[in-house]
Amino acid sequence: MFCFQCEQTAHGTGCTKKGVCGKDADTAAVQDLLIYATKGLSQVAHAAREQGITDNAADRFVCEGTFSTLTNVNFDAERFVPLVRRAVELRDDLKSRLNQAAEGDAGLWAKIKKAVGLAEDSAISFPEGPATFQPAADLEGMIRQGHEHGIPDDPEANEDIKSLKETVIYGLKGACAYADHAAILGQESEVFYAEMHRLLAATLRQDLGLEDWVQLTMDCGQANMKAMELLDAGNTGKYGHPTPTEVPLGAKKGPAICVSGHDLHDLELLLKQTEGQGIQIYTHGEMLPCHGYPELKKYPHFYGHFGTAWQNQQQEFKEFPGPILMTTNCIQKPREEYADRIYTTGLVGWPGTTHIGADKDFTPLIEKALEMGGFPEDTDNGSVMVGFARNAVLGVADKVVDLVKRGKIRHFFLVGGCDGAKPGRSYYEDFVDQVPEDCVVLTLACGKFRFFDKDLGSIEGLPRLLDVGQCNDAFSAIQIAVALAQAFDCEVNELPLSMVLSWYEQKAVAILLTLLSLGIKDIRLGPTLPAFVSENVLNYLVENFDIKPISTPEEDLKAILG
Ligand code: SF4
Ligand code: SF3
Repeated sequence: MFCFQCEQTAHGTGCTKKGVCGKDADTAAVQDLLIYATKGLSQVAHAAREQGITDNAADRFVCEGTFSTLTNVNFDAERFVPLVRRAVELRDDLKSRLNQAAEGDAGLWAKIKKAVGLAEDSAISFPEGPATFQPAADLEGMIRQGHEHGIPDDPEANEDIKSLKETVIYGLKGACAYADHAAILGQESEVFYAEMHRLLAATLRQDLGLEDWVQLTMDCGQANMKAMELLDAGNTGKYGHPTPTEVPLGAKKGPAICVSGHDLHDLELLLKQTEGQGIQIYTHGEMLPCHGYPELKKYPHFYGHFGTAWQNQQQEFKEFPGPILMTTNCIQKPREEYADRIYTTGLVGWPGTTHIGADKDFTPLIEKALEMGGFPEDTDNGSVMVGFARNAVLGVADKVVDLVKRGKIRHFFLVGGCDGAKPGRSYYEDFVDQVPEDCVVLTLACGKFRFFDKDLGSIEGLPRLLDVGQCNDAFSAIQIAVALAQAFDCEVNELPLSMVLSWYEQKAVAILLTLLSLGIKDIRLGPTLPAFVSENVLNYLVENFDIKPISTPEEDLKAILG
């Protein structure tokens, strides 16, 4: 196996025997095969789209398939077998529709061949490779095929093009994850799907130069912007705009269920199914901001928050006296102490773990919660505030602008992104500790758990620590920056705002590409830089976007605040 898609990749270069995340070589191989098959599907879907032939099932599938291969989503090799088959089935269905449309029409065939990268006079209709490959009959065969179709290790290939190609693939994984979340809430876009297929199909092309790949990388950022906009519309359309909300960190006596991941729809279904049963629902990790949504917090048994970020789950989950539901990333290998009470749903998987299927019948969790009895008594562990998404922050925009103009607020810091296990990540906590008292910290995603329960006080009633939401809410943070720039009549880059970001998985790659595609400069990124970014690509980013690795909180604060 070879995988270097996330920040914790072995030795900062690549996992080769087993993933640091726990992904074994067999699962890595079938994931690679799924990406290979999905590229073939997108190659055909892109050609079909140019002829006006679309297939919503194929669009949705590409989102789900790529999301399944995101870091810490699905470690169960068996689950990838039907996915590979489905990719090929959808591909062949689109092919036969194209065949029908182009029957006897040489002109149309010429266009189709061009779209899939063939010469007009080619004797074949679709190129060899993922557009024509046939999957093996079983998992073992697919693992063998997967080993042949991982990240191409071609010493002749241009390092920088290889780097940008992988960047596009990882950015697309993140964008597809957001598009999948959005589609679950009824928000889809032809514009996004067309870009998704075009970009994925482009990763098979050999005729593109460095400049083309730089452009495709920016296009990927823009596609992700669209996906995040759809998701924002889905979340706020269905559950209302988050409002500032106090969330208890303690416990309420009685049966309890803990929900982790990012999926609001799963949480809503669980809240409905547990109504009136005496069970309290707790969030974990990235589900914390759900407490701010009016249509979720209306449930009286949606109680509080348990634990911190994903990398602490093996310690934390064993202390939780009830079942745990993983709705999306990040799952870690369940420890023996809680392996019989962790459940997966949606695209998440761990071998041997009970999976709640598409019917979303959470009865096994409810029965488990009642059987276990939950917390023996009420405990008070303080609280945190959530719900400072774009609507809440922009609702007090006049006040914010006034505070800046009067010199009460000197600077805003967006300290956000993923958390992870590396010791270097303590930078983010230290940074927030050292932010001067006349500065405000906006945060989002699971990196906030390094400092989410700190009392930073307020500036004339405006809290100094504002939780914008999940990584899924990066659109909201961008909208806040854009609106502030309008209020100050300047560019976003001219605002007294600095972004100090942490990355781990591919949603963060997608968000970073979006920020770059919007022309945002001077981002500080850590704790380490992506292994898949070549030296020349990094130099390009530094020269054109002033992107820099984090150094120490002291030095970075000094550089930013002058
Ligand atoms: Fe390694 Fe990350 Fe890939 Fe897991 S996802 S195998 S940790 S690079
Ligand atoms: Fe975290 Fe996995 Fe990225 Fe949603 S939960 S931000 S790492």
